[in-house]
Amino acid sequence: MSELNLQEVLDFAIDLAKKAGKAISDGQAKRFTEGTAAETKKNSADLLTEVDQATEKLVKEAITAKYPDHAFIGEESAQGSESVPEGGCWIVDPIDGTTNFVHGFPYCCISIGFTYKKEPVMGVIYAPFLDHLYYALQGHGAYLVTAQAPEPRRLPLAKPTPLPSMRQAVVAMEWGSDRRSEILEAKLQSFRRLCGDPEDVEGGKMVQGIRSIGSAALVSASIAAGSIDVYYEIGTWSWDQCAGTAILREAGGVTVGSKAWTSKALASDSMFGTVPPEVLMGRKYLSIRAIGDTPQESGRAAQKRLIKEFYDAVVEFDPK
Ligand code: 2AM
Ligand code: CA
Repeated sequence: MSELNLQEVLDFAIDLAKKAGKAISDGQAKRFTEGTAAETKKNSADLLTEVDQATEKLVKEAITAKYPDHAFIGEESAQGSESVPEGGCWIVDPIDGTTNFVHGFPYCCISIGFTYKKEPVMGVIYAPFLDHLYYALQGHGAYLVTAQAPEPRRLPLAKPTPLPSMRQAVVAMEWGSDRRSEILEAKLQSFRRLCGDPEDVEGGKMVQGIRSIGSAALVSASIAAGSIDVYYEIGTWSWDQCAGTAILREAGGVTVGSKAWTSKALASDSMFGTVPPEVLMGRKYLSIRAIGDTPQESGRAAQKRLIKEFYDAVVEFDPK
């Protein structure tokens, strides 16, 4: 595997993401014409379509033909107990944001991540209805290509600004598909503390806004772009996060895992290394955008401060 050409891996993944994007938009046009209803997985809020399955098949077959000795983890074929191998491993969500796809809300995408030596080193995210392509290769930066701006633009799109406190932050959080009361109570408490006016809500952080756009990958891409400040998620899987993590890290962002993992990482600064398998596969994620240095504080120190502040405010739970 020492001869693995990562630039070739990236070029192949970009080409594949565009082909998958065409399959996704053709699939939606057909479903809309025929008035097809979505099937459900674990409950009525967890959707699956034949387009998810056909797109994963297309992507998996292309990868297996090109890189027969690489591993493949895809949402539709995964058993949930996968681990990240040492060699090349493709971690793919054929449609991230399936609910949006079914409803015609354009925030859905194909997410193609790649790990090597157990680290996310490449990511490609393509949103076919927006025609937004995000990609990154470890050590070579993260980029955005759109129909309006076809020349690759380096991410973040603007020079990172300081982030003095959670009060200046726009936070992405989702309701998820697990709607049991225990989960909802934890989420409601987190939303309350993040939104709340501290004059009236104990521990209120009064963030500038909370957004739920329904695609983990596109939120991570927005963290990379600098247009969302913080992304907190429990319950998503490696295929929802792998590509996005690779992209946002190349744009100066940082992703940490559970509260327990993070408290150790904050003490040792290891959160600024690559995302380890226990975070990638751990189903608990907190990502923060690149933050500009100030005379008083480096951007990294600010990221650490905000991670602490955020984790003090939210209630953690274990996903099913
Ligand atoms: P999907 O569209 O591939 O299912 C919306 O909440 C985001 O979270 C989407 O990216 C969705 O991916 C993802 N997601 C997948 N499984 C989830 C789970 N069990 N709980 C919460 N979010 C999940
Ligand atoms: Ca999916």
